[in-house]
Amino acid sequence: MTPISTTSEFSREEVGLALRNPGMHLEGLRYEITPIGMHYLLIHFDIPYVDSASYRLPVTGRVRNPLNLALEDIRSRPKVTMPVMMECGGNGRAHLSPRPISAPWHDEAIGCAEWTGTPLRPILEEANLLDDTVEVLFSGYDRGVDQGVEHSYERSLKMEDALDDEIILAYEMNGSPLPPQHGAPLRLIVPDWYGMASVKWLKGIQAIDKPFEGIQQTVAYNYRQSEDDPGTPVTLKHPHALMVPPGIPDFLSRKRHVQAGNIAIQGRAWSGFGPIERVEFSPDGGETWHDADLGEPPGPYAWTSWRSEWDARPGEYELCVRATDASGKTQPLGSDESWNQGGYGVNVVQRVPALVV
Ligand SMILES: Nc1nc2c(c(=O)[nH]1)N[C@H]1C(S)=C(S)[C@@H](COP(=O)(O)O)O[C@H]1N2
Ligand SMILES: [Mo]
Repeated sequence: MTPISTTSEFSREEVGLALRNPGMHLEGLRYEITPIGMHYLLIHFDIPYVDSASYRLPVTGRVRNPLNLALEDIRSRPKVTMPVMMECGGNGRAHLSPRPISAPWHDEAIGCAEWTGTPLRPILEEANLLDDTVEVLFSGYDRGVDQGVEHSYERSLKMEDALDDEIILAYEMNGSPLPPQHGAPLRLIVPDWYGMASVKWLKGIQAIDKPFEGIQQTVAYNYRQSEDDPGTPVTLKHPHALMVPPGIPDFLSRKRHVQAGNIAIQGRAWSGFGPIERVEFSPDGGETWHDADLGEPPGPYAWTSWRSEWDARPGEYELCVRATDASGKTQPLGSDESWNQGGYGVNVVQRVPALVV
């Protein structure tokens, strides 16, 4: 089970995980489409080496018509390009106290790339799933050991979820072939869900007649309050807004130094539960809130830009932002109500200390 740290210091292992799994620089929120090298990465094990020339994707299991697709077969199928905001299920974990030991994300496990690929549903229809199929299992080429168990990175979707029209098998990111670290040559993209569902380095797709019980499905990525709580699965992204930290940073603390005057605060917001309806900015740690102006998202699964004016007078401030989505869900002010054993789905409001001079 997830080990928990009761000290505020990060262990050598957590720092190692953070170096292998970089986040997006928050100033990158200025870009509607995140440049490839700025998009966060989450790689549980090693990046597998997969040769795209000899690559085949088997679609097997409870199907009448097994498939074995070359990359060219997949590329010649109907093509879709869409911006998808992606966020790691563990984003915000380091705000929790005590802290689950895993990738120690604060706010930066985010990015919104433009993914090109082919819809999954017609491929499953062509494979012709048998009536006893309950889930579709997606396996990656990467293998490792977690919680003492050796396994491949694998995740399933319930059949009805796997048939959602927006799910694609992606072979391009921002118009270039997928880079190795983002899942080359082929990955799944499940819009609206936290990132763990979007299996990289796809080795195979299998229709199965029993719920998948692999470790990344039943042990990791569940909201549980204690070790013996079976929990509920992590699925859709919670509403979340972030700002581009204004002014200039102090090198070590990252505290912002801002020139007094009327300044624009901007950022992006998203939710897997529906469109963003409201974003509010607070200059005073959440005492007072001001409605921000919202932009048009570049697609239904992308993020929404927002902007607020702030008349910054000299002094010490704590800048906050919070989003509310069309389902009425919003963000908590403190991290206590987000606490769960694995540190998933934490969407506590961002707090940016600033000194106005
Ligand atoms: N095969 C495989 N797929 C994977 C992972 C992985 O480690 N192996 N990590 C998952 C998690 S937890 C996240 S958040 C996203 C990250 O995608 P990115 O690195 O392209 O941003 O990929 C998901 N797909
Ligand atoms: Mo993740």
